Amino acid sequence: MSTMNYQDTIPNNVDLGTDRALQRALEHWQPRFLEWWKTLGPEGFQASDVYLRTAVSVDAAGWASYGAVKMPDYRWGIFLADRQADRTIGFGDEMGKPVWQQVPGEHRSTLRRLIVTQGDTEPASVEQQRLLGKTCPSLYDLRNLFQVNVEEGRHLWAMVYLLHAYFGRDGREEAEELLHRHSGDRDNPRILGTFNEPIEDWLSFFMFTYFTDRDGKYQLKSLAESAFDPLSRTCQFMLTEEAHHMFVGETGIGRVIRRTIEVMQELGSDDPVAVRKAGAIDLPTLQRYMNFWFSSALDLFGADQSSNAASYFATGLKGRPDEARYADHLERDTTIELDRPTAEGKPASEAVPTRSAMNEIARRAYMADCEIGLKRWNRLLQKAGYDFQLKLPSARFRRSIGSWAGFHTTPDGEPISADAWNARKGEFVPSEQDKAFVRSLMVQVTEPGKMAGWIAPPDRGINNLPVSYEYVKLA
Ligand code: BYC
Ligand code: FE
Ligand code: FE
Repeated sequence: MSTMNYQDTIPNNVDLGTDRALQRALEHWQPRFLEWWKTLGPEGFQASDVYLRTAVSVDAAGWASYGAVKMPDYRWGIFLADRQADRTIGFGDEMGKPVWQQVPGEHRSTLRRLIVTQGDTEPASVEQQRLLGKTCPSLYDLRNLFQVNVEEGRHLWAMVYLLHAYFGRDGREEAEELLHRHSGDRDNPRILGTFNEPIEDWLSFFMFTYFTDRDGKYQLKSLAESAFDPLSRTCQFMLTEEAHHMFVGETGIGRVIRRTIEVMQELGSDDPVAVRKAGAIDLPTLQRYMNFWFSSALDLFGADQSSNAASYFATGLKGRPDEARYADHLERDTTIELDRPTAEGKPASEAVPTRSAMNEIARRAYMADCEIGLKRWNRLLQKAGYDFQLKLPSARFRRSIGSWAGFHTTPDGEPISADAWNARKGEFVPSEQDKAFVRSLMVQVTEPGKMAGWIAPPDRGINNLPVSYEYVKLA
């Protein structure tokens, strides 16, 4: 197994020291990254000691060490899963041939674009979350926010390494651009829609880590199947880190619900107005936040029918998440049923070539995965004796990408007119009033072990430490 070298200026397990030109190029990029981190990373906590995990091995068992770190001193590095001897291409027209250790000329620009798109989301999320520390509900949550942030920073490193190592000068230029586009910037925004949405409160943060980081999981799973072996190995290790991000989302939303249940029981009422007055987040508001972030995440999978996706699959650039689970890895003349819109915006099933529907196949796997958390949350409500059940909106709801873009529907997917949408929007997605209410709950709590009033404490602390541990020592 490869060892991680923490002696070098840039920690790595790719023998960076043996490639002087590459090492120099990355050492040139490193101060720019740090400059970006200090200006657009978490605001106000750069001098604080944070109890962070750092990767020390790519072995899934015991891969991380924990300790107090000031974020700018975090050892961002380049870590790839170990090379698997004799790995062959697992799908598409090149199936069975050896995987590529270099980028084939004919796929160069397409691969670069996929890597840039992936890379762009990582710093974008850090930018979106940069002000959240000011309103953290506890030190435990503050630490989790920063853990997610430093790891998204490392994911940026992962993609920048590929750009520098395999794409020469245009790769280096793209690596620069990754620090120049900014989330929400009118002139130079991030590439994908969701990553330009502001994350202004912790409910949005938990929704984002549950729904948006989970898109990351599925995209990384698809790229981990790639015939371009360095990309595959990079994504494999990113997935190890990613699990924690979704844990933060799932337990965060679960704790909000637990607190809301407590308040509803104290009140003897589930009246949203009363729940709000008592300082908790009412369930309909939670549902609207979910409607917003889930529908936004669905767009991240691309168009339901896509010739790009078909050619990524045919050429071996990008597979299906967990490709090994499918029986047919060629899908040469097969078809799959998709819901396409009739003129009235109703779904009509249509058979399309499977290869053209790869984005939709990934999206379906993602949606099934999203349901798991909902089942858990709904069980909490049921056990407490409430009828209210959270529900994922229809895949046709509020879409901007693919064949459902431009149709207005209710969260159940019933077509409605644009006028009806505008009149009823506040029932479906958070209104300005909802957002102002949620913002009003966001007060910073920094006493070890204490929680803000709108969220229950976690079941356990980090790495076997108590919940009351001082996870961030404010400077
Ligand atoms: N917003 O043929 P299509 C993560 C464009 S998250 C704006 O379907 P394709 C993370 C598209 O570019 C994972 N534009 O496109 C999470 C195309 O444009 P052109 C990120 C969009 O390329 C939390 C056109 O629409 N990783 O890691 O097959 C925190 C037609 O669409 C959008 C990746 O995304 C959109 N949502 O599929 C931190 C993996 N969707 O060519 C991190 C890499 C589509 O007509 N990316 N368009 O100009 C890809 O695999 C693909 O680019 C996509 C899109 C799946 C995103
Ligand atoms: Fe990431
Ligand atoms: Fe993530």
